This record gives sequence, structure tokens and C-alpha cells, in this order.
Amino acid sequence: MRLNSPQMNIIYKACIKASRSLIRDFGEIEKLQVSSKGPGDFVSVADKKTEKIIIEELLKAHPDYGILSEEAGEINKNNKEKRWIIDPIDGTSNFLNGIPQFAISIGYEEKGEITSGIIFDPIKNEMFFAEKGSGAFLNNSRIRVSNQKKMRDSILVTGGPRFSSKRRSETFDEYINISNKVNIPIRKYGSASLDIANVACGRFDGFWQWELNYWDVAAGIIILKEAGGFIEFLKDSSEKSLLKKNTVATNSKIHQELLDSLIKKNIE
Ligand code: 2AM
Ligand code: CA
Repeated sequence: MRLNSPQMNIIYKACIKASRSLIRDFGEIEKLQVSSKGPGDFVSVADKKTEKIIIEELLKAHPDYGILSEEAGEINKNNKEKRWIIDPIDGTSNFLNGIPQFAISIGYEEKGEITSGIIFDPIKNEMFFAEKGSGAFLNNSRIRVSNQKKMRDSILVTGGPRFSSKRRSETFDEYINISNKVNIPIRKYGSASLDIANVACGRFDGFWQWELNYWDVAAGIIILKEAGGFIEFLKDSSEKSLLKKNTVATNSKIHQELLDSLIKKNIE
């Protein structure tokens, strides 16, 4: 790995260790899909197992650091100065269906700011990582966002509208509006962290998705920033809170144009 700080080493080791068990579990999914019980329970066990390995490994290095993780919630709650933000399997539905598009995402936050992060796709063996001031990398290579300046020539990615969301109709309108406007290709890959990582390395030019959780985006924040991109969280006027991350992440050049194209109703 090209970054060698103690903090990167800790999250790198935790990530690699957890990925071994995750890859094994993914190999079992196919068999489970034909069983009558289905893979649902198995996946939630895999999720918790991966998370346990990550947390154990991290706490071994710093037992007093805070943790916010999708399944386990908060650990060492009082330590808000130094904490890790973890998503053990981002892209759970893909994992559940045997679709190889999911990642482990670990961000490290100091005094409220993410300063290092890893997003690891264990199936493609692609590790995206970055540290504040040191650039962003994919495996051994430095990465940068695309140079695309116009949205009409862009390729975008989104989680799209979620049917459970009260924002469903708005997000659906946005989706249709943007794709119809100038026939911009929009992809829907099902893992928010990998979507952001793929903007960071220039495969996509922009990403948006409403109501994500902090663990979906934490590592992506630093990876995208260090790759020269721009990530922004829009406030929802009904919630007045930044707890749910209404996320727009781009190569920075198409940022304003994408923002303008999203329906701004309900967004301050
Ligand atoms: P997950 O796989 O860890 O649940 C899918 O559109 C992306 O959005 C995934 O990264 C998924 O993370 C994330 N997401 C966050 N909250 C979600 C929710 N309530 N329902 C579906 N996907 C959600
Ligand atoms: Ca997630």
C-alpha cells in the first residue's frame, strides 16, 4: 500500500482480515440461493461477522477510540475526537443476490473531519484509499476524478429513488428529468461507497443519492476530495439536520450543473 501512516495501516489490516471471511461467505451465497430458507439470514450473519472482525482489529490498536458502525451502532460513545466509521458490507442487496458489487468501507474521523479512508471491493480486489494531504489511490496507482466539464457528456451513477422514502416521488422525478434531459446515461450499481470511489477514479463523473447514512459515505469523503472531486451534503428543510446524507459527489467540474438539475424542492 502506497500510504504508510499508522492510521492507514490499522484500517488496512482490519479491512484485509475481514475481507477474507467476506469472500468465503460470498462463495456460499450461490448454494444458499437454491435452498428454501434463502440467503437472508446468512447475509445478516456475514454482515455481523465481518463487522466483528473489523471492530476487534481496530480496538486492538486503540481500545479507547470511538466507533460508529452500521450493525453495532456506537462504541466508546464519549470519544468524539477520534473515531472510525464502518460499513461492513455496503451493497448488501447485491451481496444477498450473489452480485459481485459490494465493499467494506472504513473511515477515520478526527475532531469531526474524515482524515483517512478505505473502500475495498474484495471481489475485484480493488482497494481505494486516501489520507488527508497525501492523495487518493486505487491499489498502487494515484487516482484523479474525470476532466468532464459538461453534464450532457457525462456518465452518472445514483442509488436512485427508494420506495420506502417519503422523497420517493421527488427522487424519481429527478432521475427521469436528468436522464431524459439530454439522454445522459445513468447507472444504478447498488453500493453507494463504490459509486463514490468510482467517481474518484474517473469512471463516473457524478453521483447523487438522498438519505444515505454516514457510514455509506464516510470513507468516500476523503477519497473523493483527495482525488480532486467535490462532495456535498444538502440539508433537507423538513429535517433541519445533516444526519441523513443527501449526497451529491462529482468531479467538481459538473457539480453546479448537476445541482441545478436536481429538483430543489424541499432542499435549502
Ligand atoms: P447497504 O447496502 O449497506 O444497505 C443502495 O442504493 C445503496 O444505498 C447501498 O450503498 C446501501 O447500503 C445504501 N442504503 C443506505 N440506506 C439504505 C436503505 N434504507 N435502503 C436501501 N439502501 C440503503
Ligand atoms: Ca451501506
